[in-house]
Amino acid sequence: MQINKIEGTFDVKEARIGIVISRWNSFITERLLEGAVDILKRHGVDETAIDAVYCPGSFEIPLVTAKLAEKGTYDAVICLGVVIRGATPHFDYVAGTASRGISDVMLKYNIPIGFGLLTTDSIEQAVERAGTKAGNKGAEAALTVLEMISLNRAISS
Ligand code: DLZ
Repeated sequence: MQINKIEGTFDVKEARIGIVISRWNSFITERLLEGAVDILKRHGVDETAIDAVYCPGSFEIPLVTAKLAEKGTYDAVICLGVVIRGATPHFDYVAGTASRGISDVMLKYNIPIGFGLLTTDSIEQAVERAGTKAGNKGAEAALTVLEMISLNRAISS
């Protein structure tokens, strides 16, 4: 085929990454953080180029993400939070506001954002997605931003 194929790789190295992490359900969000940082480091991102900013809960993630994005100094932001339906009477508001807010920031500031917000029915399901049998969604979010940084650079070059 003669088409020009443009795609990202995971070979990014020089990148400044902001991570927004919710303290709510911190025993799980800290595992997501470990997964994200592990992936970034193993792909050559320097630890000193990673800032982790803590916020109270997932509801606050979009505001903090916007603050980081508007600085213009980060190549990407990774959002980490856990909203558990069974333990959260207003689950739909917290999860919906956080999800919509994160995607609004991504489009407003034109910056890749890794969506590491777990929305689960139970604590068990959240644990499964934070480094046990269903992988680590923080690590997956980190891989996604690496690919998106690379893709952005490829499109811009
Ligand atoms: C209040 C609340 C509840 C009940 N559940 C969760 C949750 O499962 N996950 C989460 O990240 N945050 C939760 N919060 C806190 C809200 O996100 C927010 O921090 C507070 O409502 C204060 O604005």
